[in-house]
Amino acid sequence: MADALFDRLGIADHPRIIAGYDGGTEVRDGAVGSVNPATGKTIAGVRLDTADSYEKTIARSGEAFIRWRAIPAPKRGDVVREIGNELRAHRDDLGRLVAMEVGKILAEGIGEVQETVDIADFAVGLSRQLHGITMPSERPMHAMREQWLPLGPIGVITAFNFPNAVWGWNAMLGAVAGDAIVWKPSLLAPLTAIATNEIANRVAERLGHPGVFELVIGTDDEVGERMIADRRLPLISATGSCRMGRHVGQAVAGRLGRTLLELGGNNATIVEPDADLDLALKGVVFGAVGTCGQRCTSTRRLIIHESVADAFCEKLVKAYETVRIGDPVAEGTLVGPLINEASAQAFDQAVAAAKEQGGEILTGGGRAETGLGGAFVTPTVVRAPGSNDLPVAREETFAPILYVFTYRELDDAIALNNAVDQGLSSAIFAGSVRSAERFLDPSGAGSDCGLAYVNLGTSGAEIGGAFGGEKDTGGGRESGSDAWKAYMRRQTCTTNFGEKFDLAQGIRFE
Ligand code: UN1
Repeated sequence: MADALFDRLGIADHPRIIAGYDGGTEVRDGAVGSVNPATGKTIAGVRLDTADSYEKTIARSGEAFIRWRAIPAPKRGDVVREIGNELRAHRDDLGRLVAMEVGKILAEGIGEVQETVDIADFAVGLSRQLHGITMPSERPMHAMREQWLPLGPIGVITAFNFPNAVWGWNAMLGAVAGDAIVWKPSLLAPLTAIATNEIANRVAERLGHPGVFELVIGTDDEVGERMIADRRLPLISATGSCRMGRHVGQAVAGRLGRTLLELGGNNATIVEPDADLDLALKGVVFGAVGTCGQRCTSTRRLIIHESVADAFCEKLVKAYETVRIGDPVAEGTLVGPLINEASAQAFDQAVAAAKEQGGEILTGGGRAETGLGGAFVTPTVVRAPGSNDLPVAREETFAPILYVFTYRELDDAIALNNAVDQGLSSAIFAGSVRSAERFLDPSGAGSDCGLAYVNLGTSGAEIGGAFGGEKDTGGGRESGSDAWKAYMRRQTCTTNFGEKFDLAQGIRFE
């Protein structure tokens, strides 16, 4: 099946791919296996970059940047439009590859590629709207304006869980901004990266722009460290764990480069007593169970009013028990495997810690038997003790575990929402405008997260808004709104079109 898929995606004879490879995900002789997490079987091998090939790629990207930035932005938009169309044509195949390689269900794999198509469309429009502003000068016959210029070749480091869309957010905006893109994908999802980059590159090359989309695949030591230290990459956009982001942030800051960090989340949903509880149930289940709890936006904590907690938990458990766990590409499956055994062990440990800390397992808590060979777990709900003291819930475990807390006053619920190190996504289900608006309080006293939803779950952002979070989530913003500014440099331009030499601030120097 993989052969036909590779064929349709145009990567059947790709020089990086080793068909019939028998190794696993450990690096061996300069190659790594891409393993299907549902079956534990290797799909294909992938050749890794070396110091030497890394050097060549960065040099190529630097040259491509010089040519690319000279192309007017709307013409760059034309290229991105074609890339978006090509991705659209391959959406279902690429979505299937995502599902095969990282174990998300087919609908979510396809949805992820749709997200890239959407951001490509957005970027095309943006290519005519990279607006600067003008401002009045304090001096006569002077003009001031701001303009946005291409930044350079930029480094994009992505995680396994969104192996296509997170590149899309960065690459489509970066490309219309005039940057060349150097992508380092997760070693757990190299095939999706090869296929995605190949599609972009094929189009760009056909239209006369080779080198705008480059790929470097390798270990953190061999490739990652080189990238973050590389002064030729003025921006490193990185998605992954808080630990990784702290390291990347420090390394890039050490050379006074820029970072755009999209790191861990520990996202909560508050449920008010007057909420539409059916709606809340849907939002919580999709948020907590979708993508097997492996989104940075996954719902990890439910903060529910004590008056509705018991009844809601009962419904939640019922819903969890009907969720079909199994082959991610089979019709009707809602939960696939975790990415690997290490991830399942982190799940086991979190469940054990939760029990030890007085949490009550309402459902799940163990491995799921599917007979498929991958690391499948049962989506889990843990009710915190009445004191709400459950330290394990402060950590982000990339697995489907939902911790349930109760509250009496909304202020306490908001305080609980904010009482974690991460600040990515947050949600409230509420019937009253008062509660909803307190959650969004423009004074800053509400949710402290980068994303705040009302009557929606914590995951599933549209591309039109800026995406990212505060605190240990890293502060970066990607995707929509004005996130494009991260990929450009700002220049403040002042022109004297008169004949006098006037100094600002009224300074006389004669
Ligand atoms: C991620 O998990 O890194 O909002 C990104 C969402 C998706 C993106 C998630 N649109 O859940």
